[in-house]
Amino acid sequence: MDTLANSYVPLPAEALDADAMRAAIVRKLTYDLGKSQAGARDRDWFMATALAVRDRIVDRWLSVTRAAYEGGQKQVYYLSLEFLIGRLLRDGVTNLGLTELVSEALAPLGVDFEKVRQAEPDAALGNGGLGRLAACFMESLASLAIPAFGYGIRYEHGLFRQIIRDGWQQEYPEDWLNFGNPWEYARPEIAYDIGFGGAVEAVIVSEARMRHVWHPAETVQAVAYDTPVVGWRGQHVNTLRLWSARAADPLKLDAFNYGDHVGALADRVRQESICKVLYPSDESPAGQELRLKQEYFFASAALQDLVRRHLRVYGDLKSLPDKVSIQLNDTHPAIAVAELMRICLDLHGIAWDEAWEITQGTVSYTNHTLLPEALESWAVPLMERLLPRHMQIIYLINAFHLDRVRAKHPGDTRLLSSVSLIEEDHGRRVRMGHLAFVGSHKVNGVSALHSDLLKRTVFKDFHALEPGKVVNKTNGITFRRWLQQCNPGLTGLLTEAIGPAFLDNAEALKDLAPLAGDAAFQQKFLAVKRQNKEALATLIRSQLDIRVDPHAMFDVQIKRIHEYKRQLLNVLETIALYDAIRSQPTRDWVPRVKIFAGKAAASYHRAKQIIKLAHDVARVINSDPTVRNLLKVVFLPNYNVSLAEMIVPAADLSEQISTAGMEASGTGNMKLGLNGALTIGTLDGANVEMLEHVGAENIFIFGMTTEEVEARRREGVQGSAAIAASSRLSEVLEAVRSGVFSPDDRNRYRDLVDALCGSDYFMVAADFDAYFESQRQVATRWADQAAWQRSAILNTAHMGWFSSDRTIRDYAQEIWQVPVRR
Ligand code: 4GP
Repeated sequence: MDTLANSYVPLPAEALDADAMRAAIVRKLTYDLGKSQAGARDRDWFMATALAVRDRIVDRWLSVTRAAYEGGQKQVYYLSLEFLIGRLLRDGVTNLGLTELVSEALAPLGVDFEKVRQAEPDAALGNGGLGRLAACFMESLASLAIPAFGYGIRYEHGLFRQIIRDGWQQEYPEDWLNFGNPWEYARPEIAYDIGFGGAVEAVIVSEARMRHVWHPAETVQAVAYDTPVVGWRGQHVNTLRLWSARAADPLKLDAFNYGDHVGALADRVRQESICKVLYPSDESPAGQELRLKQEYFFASAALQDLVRRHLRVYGDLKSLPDKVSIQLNDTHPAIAVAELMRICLDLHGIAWDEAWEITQGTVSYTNHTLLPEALESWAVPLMERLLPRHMQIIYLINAFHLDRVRAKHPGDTRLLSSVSLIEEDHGRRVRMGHLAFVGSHKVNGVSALHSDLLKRTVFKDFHALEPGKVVNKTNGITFRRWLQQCNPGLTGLLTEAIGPAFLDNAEALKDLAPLAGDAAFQQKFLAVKRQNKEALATLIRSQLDIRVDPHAMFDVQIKRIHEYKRQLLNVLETIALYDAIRSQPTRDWVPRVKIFAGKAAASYHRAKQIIKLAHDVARVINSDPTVRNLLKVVFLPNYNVSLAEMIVPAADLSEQISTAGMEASGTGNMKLGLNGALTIGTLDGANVEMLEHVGAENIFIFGMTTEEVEARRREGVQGSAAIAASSRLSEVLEAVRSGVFSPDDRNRYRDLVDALCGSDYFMVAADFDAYFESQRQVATRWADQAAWQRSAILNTAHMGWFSSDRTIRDYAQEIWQVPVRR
């Protein structure tokens, strides 16, 4: 049976024209929002428009969801602590093909669609790449008509809002839900009890069997909120189900009546704090406990929900691996392995071996980082206190796992302690990556290099034990958002040049390649870029009161601020360029605007210091008349998806300069390449594959390879060696160290510079000269605009493979075993 055919339901038959859409929007404004047209503001129009667009999605949503159950299709469940979805209105109208119609509907009302669109808050339910990847995957799953649910947490405040005061980052709560969220459906009736603490009772069932009953000390409810996710051309709609915490007991009425009004609410406030913010600081024990609670909260709710759904259709859990795939997005949901075992063992009386088969057959795990600090582990005492039954199960999983290892490699104690789920060296801790690994049938990295490194480093011993379990799934991005929506100018030009096939099949962008050398096409390509740069220049002016010239090269580094991503290297090169311009003012310098944006983790002092340095350097350079607009430095605050959508189409140069071996993949590199930016980057993450696709002459690769970085670290070479060998770098660092950029606090950057002289762990000093040189090659290419445009066009042409549709197809075939509509 062709099960996919069942999921196809034609769009509702009634024709929709601009008048009908306008009437629908006005009805929403009047009857759902209770506002008159005269009094409506952009935000009200946004709400009304979103509600009207949502109506266009719902019938399809309900019918394809039902068809998937009835057709017995396998469901994919994507468990992720982050879904960095950003704004959704343009997503919805683009995928439904309603963009022009909605603009036309609004125009006679005197309402500008663009303003309405911008009134939508940016849902920052994620931190960085991992969360944005989850959002791209949700869109591609829907576009490929794979029945899927995303499961996560409905954070009231999401990631913090970044405000820059005097160059320093400050964090404020994001308030995306303040005015309501028109996309979601609250499902107060879909609620699950999530237990914490308490004790486990062992009940003897028979001589051979014992059953465990967990009596949690506390129960919080997880309540579902559903957002429909519509795929390209509106054919298929999936569900993003986010969980909100609801206290089982809203108020201690007796305490309230005695006058303890605050105390009466204390339990509720504590319990509901689970879904207040993304990544609460884990510096305190209370913070750690809250994070573990968040992880268990959403993993348990997801499993209870999918098990209930599965049982309703199939009656028992034996068929779970045939009908369900659970993808763990990093280790945050790894506790799901123990929870699924608990559900099988304790709630359904399934024997251990079969429960384990079900669990492993259903679960798979994606690793997103090799950074040691991001490899999660939880102290055993915390786990024992909060999740006593899970701890028992983890011990047992570990015992069987270690038995298997011991049987294969008797006497190898090093191996046993390396693959044990319990880390013994620094106080006993549960290694969540290890738990995810053993509980999964497949484990994947997110670029070829990263997957290789997984096999060589963190999962080396596991890989030797189970070769074939680690696979690669190079990341991708959804072209709907990162080309069609954010760059309508380029989309229009491409359609005119090569026809619309690329809208459905990203690989068709290759048809552009023959035009790369065509002078007339280059001019058009350039004109689109110029227009996007003008829009960004206007934004920079309005936000920062800095004028930048759209003719200058826009050199862009936008991503989380982290030492391994090496914004510092970029800032130091900026200073070197500044010095060079001042000492040789008459050379024909290529005018550049260095554009930075990104957030630093609230407790990451060094990253915040780098933000401050970028601001200090910007202040000096931007106000120096000798630079004559040849160099400008801009730091745009509060980086989020919406800001990326402005910057990406306007970028000329994409900075992907992480220390080799440290960026798992990167996806910003793909977005920028797709929009015609040339990459300057290291042989790291997916840059390696981008090099293969676009060709060495269209990308600037510099710096040490992963092996060279490893060797240098092994040999303990100090940064001072590289600094001594480079008079340029020495001068730059001396200026920073002595306070040239921080006259108000001359010692501000001493420790920063000292760290570079010392171990230089991130190879900033070691790679500096190579980077500086590579930047000069960039400038030379820019000076030959025809050559630059050619490379830019070829970047766009060869980025098709990096569509998340390709990535999802790969997951579907190799990991989930679900059919995909071609
Ligand atoms: C990120 C990686 O740093 C990035 O290289 C990758 O492209 C992205 O995941 C998606 O796979 N990791 C995180 C994280 O966001 O929190 O570990």
